Amino acid sequence: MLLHRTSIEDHNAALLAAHQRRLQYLRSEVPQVDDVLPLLTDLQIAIPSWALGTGGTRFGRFSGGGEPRSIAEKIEDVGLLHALNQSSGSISLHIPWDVPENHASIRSLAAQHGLRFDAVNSNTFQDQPGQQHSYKFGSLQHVDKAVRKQAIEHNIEVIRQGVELGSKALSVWLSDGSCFPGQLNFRKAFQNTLESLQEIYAALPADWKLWLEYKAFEPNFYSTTVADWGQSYLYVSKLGPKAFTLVDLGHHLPNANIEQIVSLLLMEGRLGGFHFNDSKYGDDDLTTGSIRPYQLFLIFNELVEGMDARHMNHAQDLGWMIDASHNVKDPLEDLLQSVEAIKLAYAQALIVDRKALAAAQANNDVVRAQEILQAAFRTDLRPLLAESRLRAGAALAPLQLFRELNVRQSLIKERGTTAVATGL
Ligand code: PSV
Ligand code: MN
Repeated sequence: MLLHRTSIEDHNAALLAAHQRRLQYLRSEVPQVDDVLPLLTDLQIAIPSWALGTGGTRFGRFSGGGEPRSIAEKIEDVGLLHALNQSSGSISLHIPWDVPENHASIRSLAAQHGLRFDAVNSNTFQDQPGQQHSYKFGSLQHVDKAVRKQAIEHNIEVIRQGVELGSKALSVWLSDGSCFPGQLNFRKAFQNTLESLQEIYAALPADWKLWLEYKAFEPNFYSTTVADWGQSYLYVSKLGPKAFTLVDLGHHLPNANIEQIVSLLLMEGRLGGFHFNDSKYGDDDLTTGSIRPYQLFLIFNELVEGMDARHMNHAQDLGWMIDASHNVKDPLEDLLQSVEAIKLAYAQALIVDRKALAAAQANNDVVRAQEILQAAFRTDLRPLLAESRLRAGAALAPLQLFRELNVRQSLIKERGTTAVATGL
């Protein structure tokens, strides 16, 4: 489904007066508004190809219908999101869930929607039909060299696919680990994984990055071979300068201080990027900012401070991606909400009074430091986000327009109720 320009223009015209009133008030309260606007516009959040259909749990799946039936339809869906918010300008493919048959036509379809291809994700956590060796007991860590070789070759094939699409990063998440004590020799598993990653790393084109994602548990419940940021850091620092740690917000043990992890990885030049989502219990994959928006803000606070300290380009130098999916929302509405939450946290971090915060820290003025952070967090910057969308040609209220246009009903009409998108 294509969104007509006039739909956005009519929608914006109807909301313009109220928007301008709110923005004017914000300008009177927040002097940095005009400095922040271009940064906000630049930040694009990649959409994962596997989150465009309804998610599920092992207890069931309740599709809302109209799910994309092919990569082309997935690109169309991301194009729709991008037309609505001008903030979702790329798509991240998971292979083999999404293998393009004709790269040139897929690339040109993406370009028509103003999209590029973000990191490509490999998958050695599931067995595929016709696959020679099973990943039941791991992939890159496996005790059998033949299994490791198969997994290495898959990753190299994913790089090849990514090159055809114009991607610049390979994202590796391994479910490798063990379910019971004694099942694995930890050191051997680490060494095997490292050697396998070294072979994959050697196949990276010069201008590519490798992002190594960690996760505390699931599907293995006793040990995971890349279980936390320290382990990921160990691998990537042994691999070389093109390897980085990827932080998925849902992959920590309860109450981990993610903002501190982010700060230190940035300091060491090893933070690759993010998989955004939110959670209350484990890897819940909920809408970003739906449970712990303050934590999200604190993460962005460290990001802005740390990236500025290293003179990094906020929009370009890290990978920004959503990794979420669940049962009960329209996936496209959910993604619109996540993108909004991410950009809101970013905007809040941008208006933190850094000089005052540094002074409070230098004076051990704990109360003042808290006041400074919370002043930024509690400022309603939604009009700023709306203004950045307006200037970029997007909708003032993307979610509202999505509903007004009955997008889901149109997609159901076009695609039916039974198609199941590949992914989680
Ligand atoms: C694993 O839980 C993960 O976060 C990895 O990023 C996977 O690639 C993705 O979810 C989809 O399974
Ligand atoms: Mn992830």
